[in-house]
Amino acid sequence: NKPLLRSDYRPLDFKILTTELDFNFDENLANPFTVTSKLHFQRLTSGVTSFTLDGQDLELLSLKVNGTDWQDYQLEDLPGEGKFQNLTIDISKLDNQDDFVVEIVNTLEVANNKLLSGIYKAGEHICSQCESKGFRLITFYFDRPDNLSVFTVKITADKTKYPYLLSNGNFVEGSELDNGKHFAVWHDPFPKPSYLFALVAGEFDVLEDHFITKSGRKVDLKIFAEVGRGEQLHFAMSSLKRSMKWDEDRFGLEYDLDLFMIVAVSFFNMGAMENKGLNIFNESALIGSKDTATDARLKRIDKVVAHEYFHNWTGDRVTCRDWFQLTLKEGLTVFRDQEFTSDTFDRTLERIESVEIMQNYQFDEDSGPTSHPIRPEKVLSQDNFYTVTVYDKGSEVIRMIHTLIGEENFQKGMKLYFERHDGQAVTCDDFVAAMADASGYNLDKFKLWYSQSGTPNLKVEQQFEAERGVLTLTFTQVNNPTNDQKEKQPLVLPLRTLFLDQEGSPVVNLKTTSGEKVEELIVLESDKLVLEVVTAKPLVVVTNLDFSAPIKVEQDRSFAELALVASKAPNEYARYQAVQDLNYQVYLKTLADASFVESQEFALFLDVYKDLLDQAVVNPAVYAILLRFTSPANVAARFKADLDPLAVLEVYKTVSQALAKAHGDRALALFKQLPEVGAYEFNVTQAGLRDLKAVLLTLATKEGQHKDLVASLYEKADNFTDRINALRINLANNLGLDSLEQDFFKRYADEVLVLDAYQSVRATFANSLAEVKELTKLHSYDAQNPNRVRAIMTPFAMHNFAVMYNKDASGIKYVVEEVLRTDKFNPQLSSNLVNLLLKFFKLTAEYRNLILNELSFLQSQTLSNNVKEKVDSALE
Ligand code: B3K
Ligand code: ZN
Repeated sequence: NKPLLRSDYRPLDFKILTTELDFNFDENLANPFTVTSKLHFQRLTSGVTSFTLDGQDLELLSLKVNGTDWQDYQLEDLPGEGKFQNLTIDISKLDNQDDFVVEIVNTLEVANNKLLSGIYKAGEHICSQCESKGFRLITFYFDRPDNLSVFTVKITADKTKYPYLLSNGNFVEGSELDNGKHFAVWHDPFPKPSYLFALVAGEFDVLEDHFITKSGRKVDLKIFAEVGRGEQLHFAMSSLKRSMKWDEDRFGLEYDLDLFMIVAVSFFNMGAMENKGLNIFNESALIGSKDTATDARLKRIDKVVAHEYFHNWTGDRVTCRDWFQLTLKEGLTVFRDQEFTSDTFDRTLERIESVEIMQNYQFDEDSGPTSHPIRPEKVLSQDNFYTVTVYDKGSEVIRMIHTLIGEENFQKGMKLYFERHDGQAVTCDDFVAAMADASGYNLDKFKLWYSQSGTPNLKVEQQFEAERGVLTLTFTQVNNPTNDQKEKQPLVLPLRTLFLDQEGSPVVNLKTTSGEKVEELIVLESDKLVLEVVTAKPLVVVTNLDFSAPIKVEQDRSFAELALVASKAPNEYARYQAVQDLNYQVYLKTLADASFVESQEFALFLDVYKDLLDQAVVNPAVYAILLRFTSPANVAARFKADLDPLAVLEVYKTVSQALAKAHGDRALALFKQLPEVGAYEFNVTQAGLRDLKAVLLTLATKEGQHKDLVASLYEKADNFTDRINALRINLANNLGLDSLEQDFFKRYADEVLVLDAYQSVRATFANSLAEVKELTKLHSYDAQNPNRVRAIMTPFAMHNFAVMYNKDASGIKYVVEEVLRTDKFNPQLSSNLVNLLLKFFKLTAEYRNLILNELSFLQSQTLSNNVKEKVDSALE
């Protein structure tokens, strides 16, 4: 149970050139799941005469080397959680030690595998999940990403129960056998690490299509889902085809096999998995139509399909040398999916959504107990490092490189990266080297972003001297110590900056006192930068525009100046940023003094909302976001300390009421004037309008009036988004429209994913813990299924402050109970749930102590490594 260090990496002494797997599934046999694995080894370090393969929960039935039974091996159970095994094979008696074949027969645990890792049953389907260390649950292997091998896979199983037998690459052959069985053989010509292996068996609905690549090759596309859900795959298919085209157009990357398959499964720990040629998805990230998924979920499906497809090059063709390099593929692929979404829908909207993930989740992670650099130094459970830091901050780091060197150089860098490393397992340093070499831009200093954790604080000070006609701007960065790292250094910060005059119009072509042009991109390379700008009048400075660096900006500016930028800036992102700052100020000021809502400044704030309402039709999708007063959960993310969740909730209620009182009528008028949305289509304009309508109706019905509009939103809906929005408004504003829910249940009784969405709304607005627990009695609930559990627990703990932070600690204790319950069978799930408790460090002493007590209790229990690692860092 010792953590691994990044510096522990040692190259392999042997490699497995080819891997032949022969699976035999027969539930009537004493050993229902067995595999024969034939591994062709090549020695890389001469003189080494033994090697160790990883295993877990396996039973070894036989071992041969070059066709002969082999006795020179040791099978050892490792101490600690689970049954980790080391199989050490000694080849010193072998004649040719440089080149030999090992044949292993073993059984594997499938039917009772609740880890959702290795090969397991998802309902009636058999499927696999190997990243990061799941392959060792299948057979003994070098279960690490730097062993690239060519796989051939044969699967034999019952033909009626498992009509489809799938694996990576191309279908080679298959046919029927005696006693109702059949088999299929698959071959993947591209060498790959074990984590990209996949296997699926079962009965499915299939949606088929094809794509012609830019060089004219035809690729067959097949998407599989549970029988009865095939109709809900059309959206995912369109996403896939658009992704394939986009990757050719923007990155010049073409798909490389003749077949691409995606399978949806009902039990899955995360969103999806990029196995070569056979992606496996959580059904929640794949299945959905206008009638069963919200616009937001369809957008997520679009993004995840694209993300997994893009991994084919950034992940599969070039993979990671070791798991510490995870951001090499994840940060880069998130960057690529964000660019895809920006090019497909709306760039500002996508930017705002990505920034919200950073500000609402990543910043907390980076200042809390589990803070780590995007390339971690120390890991106990690799599962715990699939984080917003590795993924989303990782993408921000790639984005900064893109900002510094520009699109053209970035594409040259990508080209060089593939020229150098196609078919290899490489490091983050290799990626940065390709970018630096291709662009000629020195990224040596920049690389600190890979090893330093924590969010830099940028202080922006400005001083205007009218008589000199000079505005002095001082940028200072402060990097505070984090839980994992005490010493910090200044980072390279690319700061996109905008200057406005006092009316909010842009001021361009500014010069410094030494006559240089003031660049739109200011790069801060040390802890301080002073800029003297020539100007006759004071200027409004908006910096870190588009979140050009993933940092916190502290800029002392007046309420009036923020209001000016929020209503007048000629840039939607700048407005968004100002609205967020303004909302935060309103929280702070109302917390400090409840009569703030009667002040002149608050009136100014109400005016901003009026302006936003008046402009909302220009870009409904973006204005719907601007018009939402920051939720308690999101404002909590901005607090460093002394956060009192219930006090914050009170402010939220007070201000929302005040907004409704001031602007309810205006919202109603706008609601009525909005253009007809028309028959459902999935596009930004329509989705934006639907979202804006919901925001306006929430404002207009806050006091219980105009209920009929909510009812008619539901009744006239030709889509799921409007329906669930109506249910949400009904609950949020206590409108008592019970008949809507009755209809909803009749309509959707069999749609588990729809019911998950409903459970989430209920968990958010439940008035007591009993009401939350009651949700587990719904017919669709399954206490072992991660989607069902998370649909309740995440919104409850993150958004229902009143129940979660009840002073009797009952809410917190419920999360702890669920952690312990799920940790017995699925540590990845329980470890997810622990995150819901990790914000204690910023809460008031009372809550902090409540949670720390509960974490100490957890620590006294038998825990998985996944949970233990987090609890230990919290209590350190
Ligand atoms: N690479 C997978 C994540 C695997 C998580 C393993 N616990 C999905 C993705 O990032 O595309
Ligand atoms: Zn990924």
